[in-house]
Amino acid sequence: MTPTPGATVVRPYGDTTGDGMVQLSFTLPVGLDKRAEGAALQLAHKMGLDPAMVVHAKPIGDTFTFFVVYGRVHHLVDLSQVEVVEREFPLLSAKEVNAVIRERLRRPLVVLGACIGTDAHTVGIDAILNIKGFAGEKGLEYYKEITVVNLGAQVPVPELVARARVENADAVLVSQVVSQREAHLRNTTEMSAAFREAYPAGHVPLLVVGGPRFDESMAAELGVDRIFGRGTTPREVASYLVHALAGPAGRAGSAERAGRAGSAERAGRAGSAERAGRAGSAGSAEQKSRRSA
Ligand code: B12
Repeated sequence: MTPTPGATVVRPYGDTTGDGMVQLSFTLPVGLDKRAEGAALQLAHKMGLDPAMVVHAKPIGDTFTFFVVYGRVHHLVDLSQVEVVEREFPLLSAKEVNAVIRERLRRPLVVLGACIGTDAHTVGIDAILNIKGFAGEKGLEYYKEITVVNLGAQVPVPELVARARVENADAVLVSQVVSQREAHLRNTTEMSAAFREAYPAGHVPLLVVGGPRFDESMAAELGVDRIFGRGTTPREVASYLVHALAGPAGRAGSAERAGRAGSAERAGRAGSAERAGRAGSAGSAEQKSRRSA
């Protein structure tokens, strides 16, 4: 079977197109033996794999086994029913980002970044912020008009909020990688609540979270402005920041964002005279990196 061009209903592909073959991995709390393999197959069958075969079984100590199962599903995927968060802003070059900030904000845009709670996975936030960047793109420290303050790992929420005030942060970028017991969701909710409590309504910095296990459609539920998932690049984040903070009033104040405290007002406030004077005070010298774009 060959794929039909423009088809909206598709099936997984293993050996031949549309054969429905998938691969699934999981761990069972059972030591590796015949019964454990049978248990893995029972689970696969209950999940709709028919036929199914165990293609890999590796003991993890005496009482756990890791399995890879290969089998056929009979489910169809209707592409016309797929819902995703589409990028709602144009992708800009570093030069364009700098130009928008210069023209509209007329001062550097201040970004505060951290991993909060007990999370020590800094590689993700560093990929976005550090000058060395990610996927061939330079991080936000490279942008001449962006001042980056990166607090690193395991930052308690009260410390993050306090620092955001000191730095007069326009945007707070938080990374959450560990998702065990939904830590990433709880920590994000706690963080956004703390900002709402600490700042007057309409003056909360732009709150952005990222990490590989987030569902990008949960921003409103978690009380943040935007979520970025796996594979995010620094340029996407920089483009979003100028879109949200320095974009044309029509965009920054769009109806979709009007329900959340701050977005529209923040856009206005960011360019206000009150903040225009304090460009130089944000962040200590060693935490800032300035590069020409
Ligand atoms: C490196 C690593 C570590 C290093 C971290 C070093 C460091 N300084 O970061 C060390 C060894 C310290 C570590 C420790 C632990 N780790 Co670890 N670790 C990893 C590993 C192998 C890679 C993570 C990584 O660097 N990815 C690369 C970056 C670039 O990707 P990323 O984080 O997804 O970031 C991208 C996007 O998500 C997004 N993004 C991320 N954050 C943000 C933030 C913003 C604002 C934006 C816009 C975008 C954004 O942009 C980035 C670029 O695209 C993963 C497994 C894996 N292969 O993913 C496990 C993994 C994350 N670790 C795991 C675990 C369990 C742990 C430990 C609890 C282990 C233990 N029992 O001690 C500890 C926890 C330590 C702690 N207190 O947090 C689990 C998490 C499971 C879960 N779902 O919760 C994983 C998935 C491994 C696994 N399969 O079990 N780990």
